Amino acid sequence: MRRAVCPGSFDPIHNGHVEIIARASNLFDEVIVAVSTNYAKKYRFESEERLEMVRETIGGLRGVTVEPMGDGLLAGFCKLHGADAIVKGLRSTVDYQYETPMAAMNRHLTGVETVFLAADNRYSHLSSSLLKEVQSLGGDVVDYLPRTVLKRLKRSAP
Ligand code: COD
Repeated sequence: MRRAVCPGSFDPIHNGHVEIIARASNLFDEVIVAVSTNYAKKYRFESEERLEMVRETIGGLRGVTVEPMGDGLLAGFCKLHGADAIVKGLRSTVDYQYETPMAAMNRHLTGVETVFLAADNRYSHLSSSLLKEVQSLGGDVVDYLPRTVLKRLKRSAP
C-alpha cells in the first residue's frame, strides 16, 4: 500500500491543484491532501473554509482524503500519517528552484521522497494569488476554479 501526501495552502483550491491531486491518485493507493495553515500568513479563507472547499472539490476521487496540517513541519505530518511520498506540481523553473531544497530537506528529516509532476499546460500559469487578483478586478476565472469555489470567492471580501 503506497500512500502520498499532496500539501498546500489551497487559498483557494483551483483546477491546477485538482489536476495534480487526480494524477497522484492514479499513482498511489492513498492520497492525503494536507491543508496547511501558517499562522504568520494572511489568507483569504480561514482554514476551515479552505478544508471545506478541498473536500467539496475532490470528494469523489478514489482513495483521496483531506486533513488539516496546521503550521507544523510537512515532514512530521508525513511521518505521522505513514506517507511514502510527497507529490507536488511543477509549473516552471522557478517552482523547481524553490521546491528542490525543500525536497532535499524533507528527505533528510524523515526519508520521505518528493515526486514532482509537470503541471498540465492548461493550468501551468495558475496560482491562487493570481486567480484572486483577476477575480477581484472583474476578470473571468470560470475556466480555472471549481464552481463552488468561484461562488465562495465572489462572496468573500478581498
Ligand atoms: N499546476 C500544478 N500544480 C500546482 C499549481 C498549478 N497551476 N499551482 C500550485 N500547484 C501545486 C504545487 O505543487 C504546490 O506545492 C501545491 O500545488 C500547493 O500550492 P499552494 O499554492 O496552495 O501551496 P503553498 O505553496 O502555499 O504550500 C506550501 C507548503 C504548505 C507545501 C509548504 O509551505 C510547506 O511544506 N509547509 C510546511 C512547513 C514546512 O515543512 N517547512 C519546511 C519545508 S522543508
